[in-house]
Amino acid sequence: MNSGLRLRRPQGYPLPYRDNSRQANALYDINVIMMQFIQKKLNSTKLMYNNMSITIGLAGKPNAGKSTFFKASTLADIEIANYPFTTIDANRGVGYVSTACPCNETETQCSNCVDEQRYVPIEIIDVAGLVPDAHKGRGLGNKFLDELRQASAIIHVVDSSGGTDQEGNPVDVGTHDPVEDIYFLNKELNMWLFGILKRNWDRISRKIKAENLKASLVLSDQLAGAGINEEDVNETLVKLKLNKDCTKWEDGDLLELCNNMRILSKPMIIALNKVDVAPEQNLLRIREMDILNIGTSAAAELALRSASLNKIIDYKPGSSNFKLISENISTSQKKALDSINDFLQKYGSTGIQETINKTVFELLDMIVVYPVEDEKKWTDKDGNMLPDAFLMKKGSNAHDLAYKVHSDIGDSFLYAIDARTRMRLGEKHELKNNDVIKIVSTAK
Ligand SMILES: Nc1nc2c(ncn2[C@@H]2O[C@H](COP(=O)(O)OP(=O)(O)OP(=O)(O)O)[C@@H](O)[C@H]2O)c(=O)[nH]1
Ligand SMILES: [Mg+2]
Repeated sequence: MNSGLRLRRPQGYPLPYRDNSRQANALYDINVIMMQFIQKKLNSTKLMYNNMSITIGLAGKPNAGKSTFFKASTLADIEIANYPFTTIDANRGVGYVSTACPCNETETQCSNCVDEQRYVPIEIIDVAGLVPDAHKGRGLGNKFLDELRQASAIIHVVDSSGGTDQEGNPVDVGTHDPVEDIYFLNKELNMWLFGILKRNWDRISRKIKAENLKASLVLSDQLAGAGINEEDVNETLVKLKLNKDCTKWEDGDLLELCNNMRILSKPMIIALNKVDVAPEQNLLRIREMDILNIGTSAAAELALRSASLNKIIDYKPGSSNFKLISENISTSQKKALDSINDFLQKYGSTGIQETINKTVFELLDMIVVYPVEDEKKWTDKDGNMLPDAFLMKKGSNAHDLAYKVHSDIGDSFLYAIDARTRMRLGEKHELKNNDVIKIVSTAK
């Protein structure tokens, strides 16, 4: 295995490895060590993988299980504890979305998937917990908000068991209402945006009016640091139909503007975490609300991935079961695994992989596309089958893919070929999920 190549372009989730041969185990160990090495690099440097185009933020109040979710999905070595503000500086790491690998349709299994599942890297950020009035500086204040700037979507980790109060202090299970937590994150995010906008609003609004400027342009300029673009602002202004004279906008208008822009720019899914200990009543109430949510047990996922890493079980993230592969386990480990097994029987999965997949494929509307150089064998020039898997926005076309592969290839694009049908595709041809595509260009 070429570790240099892997570092630049990690593909195929390393866990778990079904094959118990010594060679497979060695490969597995190297993969794990490399993922941890990558993780350490990511903690201190900016993201370096050009095909990792998505960042997802884990947010929520302290002690909800954000770091446990993060650790389970990235295998990063970070602190988890049953008290508020365990995390102070954001953790950044590589997680994966999973999808059926197209090699399933062929006689050959490619070396970039595990059990015919392809794991495509994304960046995950685990931010510090936030408490009510964080936008005014309470708790760790605006720190978490600044860290959420780059996030394309937010997984709001909620303690659905009601076993922690507003500020994340442990209380008896069922005594805190998790519905309150759902609303408060939205409010904090709105107030954060409002604060940025309000800071110079008098001056900005007078300038827009006096110089007849395009409001969406000026507002997006002001909010660029919060990750809000002109398209989001424009869509919101069209929807809200505010007074044409923006100097007349009141605080309520600005707040409404912020709420709508947040919904567009930071789509959110709720991870109903600690579902393993949550009263049924809590789950039913939240499920009645009109919000995308999934029950999760980050603790169970972390236990399963750790047991898999230690070769105690064979477990595929997202799966509804696992297989014991070691006889060398203690009674307490056996007991813990039995109770996780009961949990999986009841809920179908730990919900962690499903949450990440839903965030990317449903909330962010992404598809996975596989560029190849040989449309017959689905390989690159070195014979690697399906070497790359790119996440792209639904609606992207063949030319967009060419640019994603390399700007030179985009500039010198001629046409593309659908590797399944061998049909020629023009630059405007819209790509579908799971497409295997060859790009033909004049680039050397
Ligand atoms: N029962 C149960 N406990 C969980 C679950 N996920 C996390 N926990 C526990 O909840 C506590 C807090 O977990 P963390 O992951 O540190 O929480 P956090 O949201 O990162 O907290 P801060 O960093 O303080 O904001 C720990 O004791 C975890 O073991 C779960 O799914 N079920
Ligand atoms: Mg934490």
